Amino acid sequence: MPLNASKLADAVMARCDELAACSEDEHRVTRRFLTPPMREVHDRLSGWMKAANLEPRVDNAGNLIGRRASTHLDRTLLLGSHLDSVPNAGRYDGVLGVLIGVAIAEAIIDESLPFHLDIIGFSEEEGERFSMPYLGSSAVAGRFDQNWLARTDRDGNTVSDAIRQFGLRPEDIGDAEFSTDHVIAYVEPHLEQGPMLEQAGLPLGVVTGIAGQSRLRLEFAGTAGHAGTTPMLGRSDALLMASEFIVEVSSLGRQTTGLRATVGRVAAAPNAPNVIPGRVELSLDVRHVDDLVRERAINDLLATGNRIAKAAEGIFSVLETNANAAVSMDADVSKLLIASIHECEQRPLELFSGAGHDAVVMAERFPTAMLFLRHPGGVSHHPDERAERDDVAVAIEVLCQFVRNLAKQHQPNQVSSS
Ligand code: HGY
Ligand code: MN
Ligand code: MN
Repeated sequence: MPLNASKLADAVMARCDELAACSEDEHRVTRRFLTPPMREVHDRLSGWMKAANLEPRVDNAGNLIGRRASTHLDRTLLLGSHLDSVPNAGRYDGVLGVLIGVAIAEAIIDESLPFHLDIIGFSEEEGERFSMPYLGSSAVAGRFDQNWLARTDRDGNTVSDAIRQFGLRPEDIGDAEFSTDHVIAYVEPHLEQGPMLEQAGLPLGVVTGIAGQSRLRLEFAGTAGHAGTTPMLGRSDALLMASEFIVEVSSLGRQTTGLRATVGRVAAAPNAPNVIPGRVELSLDVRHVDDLVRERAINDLLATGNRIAKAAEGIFSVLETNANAAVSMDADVSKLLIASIHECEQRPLELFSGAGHDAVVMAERFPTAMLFLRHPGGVSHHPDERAERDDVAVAIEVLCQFVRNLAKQHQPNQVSSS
C-alpha cells in the first residue's frame, strides 16, 4: 500500500526542523562545507536513507548519496539538492529537496525500478566557506578544478584540509564523477525563493532555465590616515570610493530590466574608527537571463569603479572573478515532469530561476530539470524562509508519478526497442 504523501510530507517538515539544529552557530542555521554540523546531518540523513531502503555513502567531495540499486540497468536517476547553507539561513533551502528525495524512495519502496535511484545531498552549493560555489556538484559532474583544493577559508584551512579532516581523500575527488551514459537524469526539487508561484496560486513550477551569474571580488585602495588630523579635502578614502560604487551598482540594477546586481560583503582595512580606510574589499554578484546583458553590466561597473578610484587618487582592482553562464533545463525531462504534474491534477507554472542551484553545473553534463515548490512570502537566505506541508505532499505525489513514468520509458523491453 503506497505510503500517503501527507504523512511523508509531515516527516519531511519535521526532518527539516531537526536538521536546522545542525549548525555552526547557536540559535541560527549556518552550515558550511564539511564543517562539523555537516557530519551530524550525514548521520541523521543516513539513518533516514536506510529506513527508505537506500544504501548511504559519502564521496570524496563530501556528497552524501543514498542508493537503491536496480538489478536491471546499470543507469541511475539522481534526485536531490544541497545540504550546506548561507550564514543565518532558512531551514528549507537545499535540505528540502534532499528530504523530498528520501520521501520518494520511501513512497515507492515496494515498486521495482529498471534503474538505480540515487538520492544526493551535495556538500557545497552556496560557496560560503571557500568563496567557490558548487564544489560537490562540480565533482559529480566532472567539473572540479584541482586548483580549488588549495583555496583557503578565513582560518587558513584549504579545501584539501577540510576534505581530509572530514575523513575523506582529496587526492581521489575524481572518483565522485558520474559518467554521462550512467545518468538518466538529475532532478532537483527546491523552494522557488521568489513570489511567482504564490502570486499564481499554484503549488509547483517547472524551471525552464537558470540565470547566468558573475561573482567578483573587488578592491578599492586609497590612503589610510589619522581621522583627526587629516583634512577632509584631499582624502583618498577607500570606503568612500566603495560606497559611491555600491550606489552605482544599485542604480544600474534598477535601470536594467531583469538585472540583479548586489554587493553582499564589504571588508574595510584597518577597520578602526579613528583611521581613514586605506583598503576595502567587496563582493559583486551580477545575474541576468541573457549572458550578454550580464557581461555588459559587469564591464560598465568595472569602468565605473576605475572612474571613482581615479577621481579619488585611489586604485580599483579585480581580485577574482568567476561566472556561470545561463543554462536551460532539459526539455524532455521537463516535459515528463509537466505531464506528471497534470496526471496529479495540478497545473504547473513554467518559470525561470534567478537563484543559482546545483542544477546549473549538473545541466552541463546530464539531462537536468528542476521542480519548484511555492514559497510563502518568497523570503529566502533568511530565518523567515517558509514552506507549506501540503505543497510538499503534492511534490512527493508528482515526483513519485514522474519516477513511475520514467521507469515505463526505461523498462528493459522498451530500452531494447528504442
Ligand atoms: O546564490 C544563489 O543563488 C544560491 O542560493 N547559491
Ligand atoms: Mn541558497
Ligand atoms: Mn539552494
